[in-house]
Amino acid sequence: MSQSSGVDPAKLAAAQAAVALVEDGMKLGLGTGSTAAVMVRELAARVAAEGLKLRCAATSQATADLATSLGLRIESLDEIGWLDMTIDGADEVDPDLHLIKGGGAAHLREKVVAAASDRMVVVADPGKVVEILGAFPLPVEVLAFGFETTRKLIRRALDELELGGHDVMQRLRGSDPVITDEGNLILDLHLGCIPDAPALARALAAIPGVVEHGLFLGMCDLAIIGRKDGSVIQL
Ligand code: ABF
Repeated sequence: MSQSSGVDPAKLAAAQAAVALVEDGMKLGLGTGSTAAVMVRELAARVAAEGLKLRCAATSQATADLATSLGLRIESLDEIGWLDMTIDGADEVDPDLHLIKGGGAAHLREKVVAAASDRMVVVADPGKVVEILGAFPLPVEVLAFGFETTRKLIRRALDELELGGHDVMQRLRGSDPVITDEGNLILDLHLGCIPDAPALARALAAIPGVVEHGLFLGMCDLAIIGRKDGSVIQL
């Protein structure tokens, strides 16, 4: 394991524990975000130290660029076909291992990669563990075409689920709209609490301009929660 100075010890602990699960010859999905980036660095260090042969698919251009710069072999998901394991971050993890993801505006590709994996492992710090999803604004990737119409349809769906009256905000970077790797836009749903995540997921998926939402339900097999003392708990 590398001695990573200046890295959040909780993220490092989770990342190192996940990287320890990697076996020679594995086909891996590499997640996006700051915790996933720590994991990619730890993975690259282990590959260099042990000469592991891996095939990796990235969940974002940012992760692909980082992994390549560290000497990891990145291929497209279709070149690899199916993955043994995906290691990714999350914005929230509930007791059923349901997730909110998308804080990094990458949840569309992250969900495709996770769905093409035998196992999804989440790495996170303790702040991501919640009793009920929703305090983190739910990201929704939306087509630019008919964007405001889609926003209206989302608000209507929220009203019907008695989740209405909350902000549905376009994600900006400064004054510019955030544009995803797929060229779409992001709306963040400031719901506070999501009592029935499956119902919300179904309602959002039914709206034509919604490309993908950040509810990952029943997809995570293991959550590794790092702690600042360097220990981890597994959920
Ligand atoms: C990505 O990383 C996103 O889906 C998720 O929202 C984010 C978590 O970022 P971080 O690890 O920086 O908190 O997987």
